[in-house]
Amino acid sequence: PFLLNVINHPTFQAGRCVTRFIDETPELFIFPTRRDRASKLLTYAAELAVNGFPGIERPAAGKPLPVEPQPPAYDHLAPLQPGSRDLLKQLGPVKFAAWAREQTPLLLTDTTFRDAHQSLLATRMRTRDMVRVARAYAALVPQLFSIEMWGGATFDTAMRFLKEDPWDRLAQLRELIPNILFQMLLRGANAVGYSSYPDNVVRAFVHESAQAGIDLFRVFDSLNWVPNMSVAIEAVLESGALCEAAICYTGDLLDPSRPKYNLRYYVEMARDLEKRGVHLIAVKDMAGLCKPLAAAKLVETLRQEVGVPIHFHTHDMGGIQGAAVLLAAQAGLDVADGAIASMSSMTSQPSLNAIVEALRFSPRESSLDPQALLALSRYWADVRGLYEPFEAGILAPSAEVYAYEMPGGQATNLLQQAKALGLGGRWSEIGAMYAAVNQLFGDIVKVTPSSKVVGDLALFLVANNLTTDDVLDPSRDLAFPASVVEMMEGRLGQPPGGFPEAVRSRILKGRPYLTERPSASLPPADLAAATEQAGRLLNRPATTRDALSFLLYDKVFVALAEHQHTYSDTSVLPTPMFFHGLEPGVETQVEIEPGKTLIFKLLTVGDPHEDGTRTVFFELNGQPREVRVLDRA
Ligand code: 3PY
Ligand code: ZN
Repeated sequence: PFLLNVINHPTFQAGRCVTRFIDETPELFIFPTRRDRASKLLTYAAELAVNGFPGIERPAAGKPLPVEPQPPAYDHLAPLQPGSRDLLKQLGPVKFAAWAREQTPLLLTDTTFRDAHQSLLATRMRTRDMVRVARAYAALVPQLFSIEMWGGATFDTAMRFLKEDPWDRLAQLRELIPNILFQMLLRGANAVGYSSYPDNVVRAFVHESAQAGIDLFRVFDSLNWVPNMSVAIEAVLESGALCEAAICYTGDLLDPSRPKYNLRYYVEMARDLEKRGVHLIAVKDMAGLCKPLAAAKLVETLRQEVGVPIHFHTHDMGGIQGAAVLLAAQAGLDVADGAIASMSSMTSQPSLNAIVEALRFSPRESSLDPQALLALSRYWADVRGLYEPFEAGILAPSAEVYAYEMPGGQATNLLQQAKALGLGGRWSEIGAMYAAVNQLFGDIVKVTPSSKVVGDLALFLVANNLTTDDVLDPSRDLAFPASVVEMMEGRLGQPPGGFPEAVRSRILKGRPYLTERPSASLPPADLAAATEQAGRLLNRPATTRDALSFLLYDKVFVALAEHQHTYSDTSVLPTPMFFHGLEPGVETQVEIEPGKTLIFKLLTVGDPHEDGTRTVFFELNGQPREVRVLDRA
């Protein structure tokens, strides 16, 4: 490095190198500490060999690591068939939506790349396992209406746990699947986060996402408050993408004793959304409460009352939601969501394979190829095996879903939180409390982030052996969770009919609250400053996309940048190696960029040194290498 420093020095290069140059130029002795990618990835492998991946149990000694699954075969030389994306480009969003509404076959969305793993595997699916099957999708199932592959919790999780850039996922998949619509889930004013963001952040986020390849934005609000969806809807309409506004379904519209969320409620919300120019309307049944007969009634009515296509999304918590899709299809549903069989059911969507089979030889028969779906299901089954540590262990449909009304993804998370508080054994009490808190709040829609608030208060009350009556008891001074206070302050917006005044005043203890859009009172974010800050963290010129990641998740972004400085881009690692490191004595090939492959082999982990570090011995491309890492056990 010393010689390199001399050669690269501007004084040397300018030919002004006199004999005292070396003595007078101390920076020649500052050697770059940045190591090459191979060394950084070795450090990662050494870290895993010594300390493991946070939160994941190590595979038993001697148990071979799983191998990377192979995607299904397809004809690599055949040109791709045009798909829904080609049609959207040809027709534009308005005519495309009209086309969708006229179709006889039921149109289908595959949620495997987003909601299915969010609901089954704690959102832990890595980009690599999606990218490996992406071209097979473009070739084998171009008849899909769309692929839901971005948004919701994936943006956060990609950075926080997988140490990946979510924008990279979008770009890579987009390149490999140019013919099928890409769909994302956008939480209205909460974007892909958990709180309200300034309008300019939401607008910039939509603009960048559309530029990066999102064709259809499903926009919802966690309290079904349309004003909170307005900025996102406007931004999507401006972007030229398809705007699908979601109505979150809760309660039971067939239950006459619970009239708050009745047919009229949904029709009025749908009409309001249609007036705002949205291209499609989704019925978003995030908890799997929209039972078959209710789904049919709702879809039939919505199709009579609005002119845009209806897209049905449900979770098969109760085990009967495939029937909801079928009855809705009979009632005129335009598009349904499903997940590939091996990633379907329970907390996830009903099986796409089963829906396609069930409709065969019927008027609504889908144009998807069952054999292609079967091949994809085999791939995803093997991929699912790689994520075994993240399985929730749910073995049967839920018998509690209708009693608790908890979204599927939340049930598994809340159970983890409960266990962390030592309340794992009181799950049915927590579920019942969740339902009681919902009533305390006036019966609200529960979906991220409002569902988290209900869960936070339920846990708080159970942990402190309190009831919802104690919340209303003026003689008690309770320190409510911050999320609860914030929701009462109107920071997530307003539910239909507002929050009950008695509850609000007890929780806010007389403090003021917002009644207008929470984002309206937030100052605009400084995008230029955020870009600069992101660039400093990344040590390269940052893009607006980096700036948005930083604005949405600043601490997570800092940790991601640190991870990349220390270990380089670990998204290139095969999933078994990313979570478990290397299997001793076994060669693992990693293509770190096209045409550049490294061969890693773990030899052994040394005994601890006095300073608490251990030396890990490897072969890298056949050459011996050692890395010392701190043993944090
Ligand atoms: C999300 O917001 O992540 C959801 O999946 C809501 O259902
Ligand atoms: Zn969902």
